[in-house]
Amino acid sequence: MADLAANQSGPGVVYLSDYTPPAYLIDQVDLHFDLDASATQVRTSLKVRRNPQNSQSNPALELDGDNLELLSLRLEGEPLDQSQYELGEDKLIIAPTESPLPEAFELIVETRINPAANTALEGLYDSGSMLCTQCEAQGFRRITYFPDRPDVMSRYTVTLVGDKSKYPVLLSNGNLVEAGETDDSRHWARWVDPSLKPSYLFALVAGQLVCQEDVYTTMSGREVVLRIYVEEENRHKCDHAMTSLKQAMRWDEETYGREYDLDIYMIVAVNDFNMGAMENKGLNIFNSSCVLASPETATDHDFYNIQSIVAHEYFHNWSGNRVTCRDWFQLSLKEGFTVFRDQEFSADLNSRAVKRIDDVNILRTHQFAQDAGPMAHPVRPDRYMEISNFYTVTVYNKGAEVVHMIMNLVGREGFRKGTDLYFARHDGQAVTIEDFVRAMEEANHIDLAQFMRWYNQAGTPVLKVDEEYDEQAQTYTLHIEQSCPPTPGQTEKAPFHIPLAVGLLDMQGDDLLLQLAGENAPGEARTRVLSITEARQSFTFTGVNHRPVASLGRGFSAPVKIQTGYDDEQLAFLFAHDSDEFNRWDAGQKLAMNILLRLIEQFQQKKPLILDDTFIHAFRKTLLNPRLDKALIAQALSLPSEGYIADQCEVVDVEAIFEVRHFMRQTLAFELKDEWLQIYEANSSDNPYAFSAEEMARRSLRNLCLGYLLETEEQAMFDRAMQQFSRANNMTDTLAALSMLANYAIPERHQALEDFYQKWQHDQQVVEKWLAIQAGSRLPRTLRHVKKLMQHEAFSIKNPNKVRALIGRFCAGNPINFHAADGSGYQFLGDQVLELDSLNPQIAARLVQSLSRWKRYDEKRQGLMKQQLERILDKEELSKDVYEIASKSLE
Ligand code: B3K
Ligand code: ZN
Repeated sequence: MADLAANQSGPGVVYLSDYTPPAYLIDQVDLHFDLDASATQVRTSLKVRRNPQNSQSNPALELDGDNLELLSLRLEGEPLDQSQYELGEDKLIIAPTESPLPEAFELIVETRINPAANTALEGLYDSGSMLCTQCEAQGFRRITYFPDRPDVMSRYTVTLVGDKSKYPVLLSNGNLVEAGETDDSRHWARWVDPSLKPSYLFALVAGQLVCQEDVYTTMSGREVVLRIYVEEENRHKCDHAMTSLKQAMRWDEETYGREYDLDIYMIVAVNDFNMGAMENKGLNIFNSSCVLASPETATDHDFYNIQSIVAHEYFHNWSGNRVTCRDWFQLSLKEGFTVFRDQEFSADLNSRAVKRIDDVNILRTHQFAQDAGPMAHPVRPDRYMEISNFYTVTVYNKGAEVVHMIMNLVGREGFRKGTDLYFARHDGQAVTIEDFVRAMEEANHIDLAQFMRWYNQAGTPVLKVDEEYDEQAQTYTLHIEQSCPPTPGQTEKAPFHIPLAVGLLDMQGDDLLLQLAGENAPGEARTRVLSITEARQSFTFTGVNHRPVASLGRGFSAPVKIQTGYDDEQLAFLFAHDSDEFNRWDAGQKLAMNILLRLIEQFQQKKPLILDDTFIHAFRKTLLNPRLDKALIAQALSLPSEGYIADQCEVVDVEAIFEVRHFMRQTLAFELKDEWLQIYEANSSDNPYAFSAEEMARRSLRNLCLGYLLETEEQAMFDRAMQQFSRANNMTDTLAALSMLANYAIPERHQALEDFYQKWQHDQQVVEKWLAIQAGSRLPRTLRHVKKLMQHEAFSIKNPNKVRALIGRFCAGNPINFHAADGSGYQFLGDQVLELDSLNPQIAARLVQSLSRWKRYDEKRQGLMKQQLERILDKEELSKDVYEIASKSLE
């Protein structure tokens, strides 16, 4: 048969509604790797059998393949000749013409691959001194021909053969059962994974690695060996990840009753990696920046992140690996749920309120923006061109919020009953979001049919709330109207089921006991969760003797926008008194936002800018309040980011936002200078570094003060920053000072950056920070500087971390420079996307998203951004990753 023509009509679209069960299942996979950096040979034996769930008669066996050289094919030991299969660009179809395929058979496939040429970092690739894999979502097909879809779950045996000196360590999933040497100075290892797994969880690592080892005793008393593999120079950076892993294992036992199942759990740190980490069964592979830490080289933020990512990947062992997704549309089944699990873990181990604020900040700045742009999609999308583009804040973070809402509706105990049922019922299966929700419904005897809309409708719902106080009847009514703006492909939305947590504050700022009209029993709660299910709904509280101030959406009970029309005074009141820590912070943010938006108007009308005294006063009171958690003070006194302010404007005025925010910071700097200084000094410490909530809180408040102090641009403050930079005993304080100094055109800036590089040039994780700080500088010549840094020995376009640090940071984290009016930032992005597209499409596609919301800008910028999108689309052989984002952006 002739070869199939590849992808005739450009990238195709895959639809959820087209799902059909696979025609064949693979019970057993035996892989044999002959490892070599540029020519690895893979022999795969598949034990294939007809799938009873698929009713087709005599179906062909369809195997996926990408960038493979096919060497041989044997069916039940017999070589297949070319008349018995079709070999296409991305498929191998076994369809013997003379006789149908047997009910069960063995297929042996031999392929050759070139890891060294694999710059996309999907499949098997070369990273420094090691070979490693990344298979989710569709990388396994770049290793061998296989039905590369998550509903085909198999048992794997893997034999790795390689050069002893180049690849002294040979790892794969499961347990090591045998190892030995060959007669030609090579050696081999055989790994058997007793669990059923989809191909995306396959992994191998071969390289010169050392490991840190520990032992964990599970709740049933089994011993599990824990190993973190790193390159020799990073041996001292494993302690924190190891501690985090043990914390996660204990937490999952205590919180969900989930125990680890294999005898060994391995983590490997890799320098070239497209994302944060990967939950391969028993063999997690981590981006080195998400696992390695020491006090001298990692910040509080890094420590915090590592703790949560290590936990996230570990939690996947149940939510993702043992119970996996039927198809990639169900991605949030494992990702939304697992993010929710890691958020709760971090909240339990650190400060719950700070964690909630961090998570909501991410959601509001990134996910709300995605929901409002051309890439908006539901938590469960119904179509995609390239699945890699759907590892998004919507699937992950909004997906976690949806799970969080289920917990708000059924309570913590009910939620645990639901997860127990889900894990028991579906262990070893590939399932759907419906299966998860059904378990919650059945365990709690509730109906979540309307709630399912959260999974299927895109867009951020808006709640418009009007209040009505009846003094005579002593009632207070909330009139709530919900709506959701149209998103691509979804113009009309049906009402969502929204849990809205509400409290009412009396004149002293204390919470009232809440009594809803029609309820007989006296109210006992001070926070009530209202179930909003209709487009318009009213809730009346009785026994309210004064007009209260309502605190709405406490704890961010639903991922919605709440419009109240509160004035500055009401917001300042909530900012001072709300008993809900999240809403207290939120009121401060809303107050700051109202003021910023008014000042932006003033600026645009060329009127003088004046910052209101009440705001300065509210800031002072918060800063000096000894009863408040320091971390919360730091959060409360941070102004909304430029990006988030931009999202609240009808047309984004890049310069106005920048200038006004800067004006506000500078005014606060001068007005509260003594207070900033006082708190800065009061929070200094010579203690050795500790990763504890208290110490992190202290450092975050102190560094917030330093940030404001520098805005005075007084030499004494620059001296203070330099002092902190050179004397700090930890990376958090050093880096805070350095990143602030990088924003001022002063001699200290140059000196600090220079000293820093001299000191840390050997350390990849620190060099990434050094690049990012420079790319994020607000100074006017930053783009020129970024281009220069691209020539620096520290940079490599092939390394995703370096690209993210320098190019990604400039394009997605430096609005004033990226959106320069002359279009130079856009042109730069266009250049980089075109180059990266051929090297690493996933990284290129991430980058191009900085152009996708072009319609939000002024006409001139719109034109310049569009021009780059069109230029990108003109590239020949554009990857489908970039094509999907760029073409949707222009629709
Ligand atoms: N599951 C991986 C992400 C895979 C991304 C593939 N493009 C990490 C995680 O979410 O845990
Ligand atoms: Zn995940």
